Amino acid sequence: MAIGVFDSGVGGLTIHRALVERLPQADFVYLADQKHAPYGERTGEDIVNLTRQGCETLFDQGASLVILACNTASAVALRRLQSTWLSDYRKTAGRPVNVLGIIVPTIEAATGLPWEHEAERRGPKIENLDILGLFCTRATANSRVYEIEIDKRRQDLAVFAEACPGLADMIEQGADRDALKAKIDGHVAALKARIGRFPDRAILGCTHYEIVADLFKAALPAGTPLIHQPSSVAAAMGRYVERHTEYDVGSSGKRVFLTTGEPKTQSALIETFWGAPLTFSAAQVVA
Ligand code: DGN
Repeated sequence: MAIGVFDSGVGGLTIHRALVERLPQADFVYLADQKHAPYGERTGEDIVNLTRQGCETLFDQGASLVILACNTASAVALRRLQSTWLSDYRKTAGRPVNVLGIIVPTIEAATGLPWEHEAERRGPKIENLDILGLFCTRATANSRVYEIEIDKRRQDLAVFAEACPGLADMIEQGADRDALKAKIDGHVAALKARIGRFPDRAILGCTHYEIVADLFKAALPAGTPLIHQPSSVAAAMGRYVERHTEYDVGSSGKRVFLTTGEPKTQSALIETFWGAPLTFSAAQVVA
C-alpha cells in the first residue's frame, strides 16, 4: 500500500519531494497526467473527470490515500469527488481510501501565523484589512475556493487572487529567467494596481510557482511573507498520516513515478522540480 500523489504534470513534484522528506518510510506512487496538462485553462467538468481517473489509477496502483498535489484539481475537483464518486468508490474498495487536497493546509499555514495588523481595530475599509495575495491558475482563481475557505476562518482578511495564465506552461517549457521575471513582475504590478497597495503576504497557489519563488519574492516588497506550499502541505499531511493509521501507506520507502505522457522527454524538467534525475514509467490506465 502507498500514498498516491497526483498532478497534471511535474509541478506536484515540489510537494512530493517535501512529502517524501516528511514521511521517508512510506511508499509513494506519483502520477503526472501530462497527456492532459495543463489543467489551469480546462473546464471544470474536464478537471473533475481527469482527476477522478487519476485517483482511480492511483488506487489501482495500491494507494490508500491520494493527495491532489495540484491547486487546480484541489480547487475544482476535490469537493465534487468527495461528495459523489468517492463515497461510492469506498463501498467497493474493500479497504479505507481517501483523497486529500492541498488548499486547506496552505490556508492554515497562511492564516495561522500572526498578522502584522493583528491588534488593530478593523473597519470595513480595505486599508484597514490585512490583504492576502494569491497567485494561481485561472481555474483556481475562478473557483474562489481560497476566498471561501479563508472566510470560514478569518473574516478580517481580504483575499485578492491574481490569475497568471500561461505561467505554469512557461515554467514547464523552460522559459528563460528574464521572460519569467517580466511575467511575474507584471502580475505583481497588476495585483498592486487592483488593490491600491502591495499584499501583506502572499500564497504561491500553483505548485509550479515554487520553482520561481525567488522571482515572486523579488517582485514583492522586501520581507513580505510568502507561503510555501510544499513545507506547509508536508507538515499537515505528515500529521494526518500519523493520526489516521487506518490508511496503510506502506513502510518500505518505495517510490514509483508514472506519467500519462511521454516518459522519456521530461528529464531536465523533472530534475528542476525534483532536484535529482528521475525515471518515469508510462501509466496504462488514464485515457
Ligand atoms: N500546478 C498546477 C496547480 O497547482 O494548479 C497547475 C498546472 C497546470 O495545469 N497549469
